[in-house]
Amino acid sequence: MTAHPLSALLSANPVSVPVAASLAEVLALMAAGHSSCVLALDSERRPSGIFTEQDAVRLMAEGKTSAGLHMGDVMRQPIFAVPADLDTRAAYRLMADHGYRHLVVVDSEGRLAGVVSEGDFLRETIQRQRQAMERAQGQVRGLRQRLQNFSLMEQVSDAIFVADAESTAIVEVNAQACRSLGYAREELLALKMLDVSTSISDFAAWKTFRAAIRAQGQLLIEICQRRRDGGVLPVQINARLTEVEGHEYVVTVARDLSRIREQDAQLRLQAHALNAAANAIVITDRVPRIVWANAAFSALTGYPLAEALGRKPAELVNSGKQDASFYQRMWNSILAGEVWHGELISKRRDGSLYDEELTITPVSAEGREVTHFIAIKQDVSARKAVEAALRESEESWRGLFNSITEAIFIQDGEGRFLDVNHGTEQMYGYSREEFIGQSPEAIAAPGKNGQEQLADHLRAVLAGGTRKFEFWGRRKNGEVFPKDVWLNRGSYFGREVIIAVARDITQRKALEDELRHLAATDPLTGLANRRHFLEQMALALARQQRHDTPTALLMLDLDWFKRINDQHGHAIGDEVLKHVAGIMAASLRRIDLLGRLGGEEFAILLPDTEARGAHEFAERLRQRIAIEPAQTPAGAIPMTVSIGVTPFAPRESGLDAILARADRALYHAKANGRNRVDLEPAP
Ligand code: GH3
Ligand code: MG
Repeated sequence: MTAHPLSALLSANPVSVPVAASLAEVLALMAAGHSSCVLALDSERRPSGIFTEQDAVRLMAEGKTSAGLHMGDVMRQPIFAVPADLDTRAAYRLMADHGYRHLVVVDSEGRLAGVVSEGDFLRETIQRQRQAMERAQGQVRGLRQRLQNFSLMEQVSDAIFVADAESTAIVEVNAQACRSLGYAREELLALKMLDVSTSISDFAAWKTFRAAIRAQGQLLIEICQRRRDGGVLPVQINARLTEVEGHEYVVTVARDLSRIREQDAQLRLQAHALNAAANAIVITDRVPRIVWANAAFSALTGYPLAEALGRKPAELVNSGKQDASFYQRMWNSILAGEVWHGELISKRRDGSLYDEELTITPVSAEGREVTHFIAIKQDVSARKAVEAALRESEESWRGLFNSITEAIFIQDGEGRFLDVNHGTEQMYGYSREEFIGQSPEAIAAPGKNGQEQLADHLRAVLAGGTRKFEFWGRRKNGEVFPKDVWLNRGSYFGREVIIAVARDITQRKALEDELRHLAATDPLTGLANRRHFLEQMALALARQQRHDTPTALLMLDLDWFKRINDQHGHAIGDEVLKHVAGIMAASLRRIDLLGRLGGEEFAILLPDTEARGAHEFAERLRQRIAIEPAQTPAGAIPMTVSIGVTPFAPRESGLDAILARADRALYHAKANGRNRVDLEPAP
C-alpha cells in the first residue's frame, strides 16, 4: 500500500459506452455529462478504447462528421491503464512523461475502476496542501491556546520565545520579548530565532543547541540577543523542547542580565543600607520566624544574626512585662495588614530589660495574604529616663506651684492662661481646666478695669519690665473683689511666659476704708471731724469760685453748756451733744455738710444757698433744737444754740476769712443774748 493511492482520486462514474455506440450518441453523452472523455467497455467492463475531447477536435479538423461513425471507428486503442493502487505521484509522473491528459484506472481483474484527469491531480494536490496548511495552522493555534493557558507567559518579567524546533521560525512571544528586543509582536512572529540571536546564528549552531537541550532536558546558558535597533542584549536563557500535536518547539525563556545585574547592585546597596541603619530591623515570615536581622538588632539585643535566624522574636526578647492581651491586639492588627506601632519592655540576651519603640509593618503582595513582617525597633530607654526625670521635676514643680497660697497664673504673650495653681482655683472658684485657654477678660469684673491698661502691662512685661497693679476680679459665684497683681516675665517648661501673682485684697480694702472713715469722723457724734470738714469746705470753696454758685457757712455753739456738765456730769453732757448733733443731721439736705469743729462747737456748709436762705435755715434749726430737749437718764434736758451765718464772697482769699466771719457772727449772737442767729454778710 502506498501512502497516497490513486484510488482516492478517481471520479466515480466515467462516461462509458459499448464499442457499437454511434459517435453522435458519444458526443451527446460527453456534452450532457460535462465529461472530457468517454470509454468503450466490453461485456466484462474491461476498457478497450478511449475517445477524448481532443479526438473530437481532431475529427472536426479533418472535416469529418459524426454521421455513420461509431465508437469503434474513432476510439484510440489499446488503452494505457494503470492499477488503482498505483501511487498518485507515480501516476502523475507517467501522465506527464507520456503527455496523457487522462489515465484509465483498472482493478486487479482489469475492470474499469475510473478515470483520472490532469485536473483531478491538480485538485488533489491543492487539497492536500490545504489540508497540510490547515493542520499546521491548527497546530500553531493549539500551541498558542496552550501557551495562553499558561497565563504566566505574560506575567513573568522574562521574555519568552516559542520557535519551531526545525525551522527556528518564531511562533509565539510574550510582551516582554517584544519589549526587550524592541519589536512589535507581528514583526517578531515573522522572524526566526536565528535572526534574533548573535550566539546561535546559523543552522549548525542551532542543531548543536537543540541537541544539547534534548540531552539535558533543558538548557540554561548565557547568550546574546540582537535587538531591532542593532544593540546587543546579554540574556540568560532557559530553553526546553515541547511537543504539540506531533510537532516540536523550542521554548526559550530569556532573562535580561543587564537588569539583573542592576537589581543585584540595588539589592546589595539596600542590604548595606538596612545593615547600616541605626534602628534594629528584623524581618520574619508569617510564623513568625526571623529570616533576617540587621547589625543594629544584634547590637541592641545581643543576639548575633546566626543565633537569631529561624527563631521566633518572642523567644528572644519577650520580657514578660506585657500581658497576653497586649500581644493579641498586636497580632490582630498586623494580621489584618495594618501597621502596628507601640512601646514595650523587651529583654536582651543577657536578661537585662530595655524600653523599646516598635513598629511592625506587614508585607504582602498586592491584595494577597501577609507573607512577612518587618519590625523596626528603637531603644528608647534613654528617652524614657529623661521623660521620667522630667515628670518628676514637673511633679515637684507643681507641688511648689500649688503650695503657694497666692493665685499664680502662667500666661502666654497674649495673656491667655496656660496654667494656674490651686490658689487661683480657690480665689475664683473655677477649676484649672476652666481657666486654661481663657484670657483675663473672662475673670474681670465688667467695667472696673481698663482693658487698654491691661494690654499695656503685658507688653511692658514682655519687654522685660515688671508691673504691679490693682485688678477687680469676678468669682464664679458672681462676687466682685479687688486683688493686687504682680506681673513678671518667666519661663514655664522652656517656654517664655508671663507669670502673674495675685493676692485678694478685699480685707485690706475694707480696713483701709474703715481707717479712712475713722480718720474723717468724730467718734462721739459720728459727724465729720474738724480736719475732714475743713477739707470738704476747701473743695466747696474751689467749686464755688469756679462756678460762682452761692454757698453759706453756719457756725453753731451750745449755750451755757458748761452748766450741763457741771450739773449732770460729763456723760450726760455727751448725751446732750449727741442729741443736738442728731437734730442737726436730720435737718440737712444730701448735699449739705455737717461737722463737729471741737467741744460743743459745730459747723454746717450749705452749697447752692444764698445768705437769706442760710439765715432762714439757721433760724428753723435754732427753734427746733430749742423745743426738743435731750432725753437722758438724768431726765429731759432742754437746750439752745447760738448760730453765726455768713455767705461765701465771689472772691474769697481762703477758708480762714470765711471762718472768721462766721465766728464773729456767732460771737454777736452770744453777745446779743444767745439762742439766736446772727449774719455777717460777705465783704
Ligand atoms: P457759752 O458757750 O454760752 O458762752 O457758755 P458755755 O458754758 O457753753 O461756755 P464754754 O464754751 O466756755 O464752755 C464749754 C464747755 O463745754 C467747756 C467743756 O467742759 C464743755 N465741753 C467741751 N467739750 C465737751 C465734751 O466733749 N463733752 C462734755 N460733756 N463737755 C464738753
Ligand atoms: Mg458754749
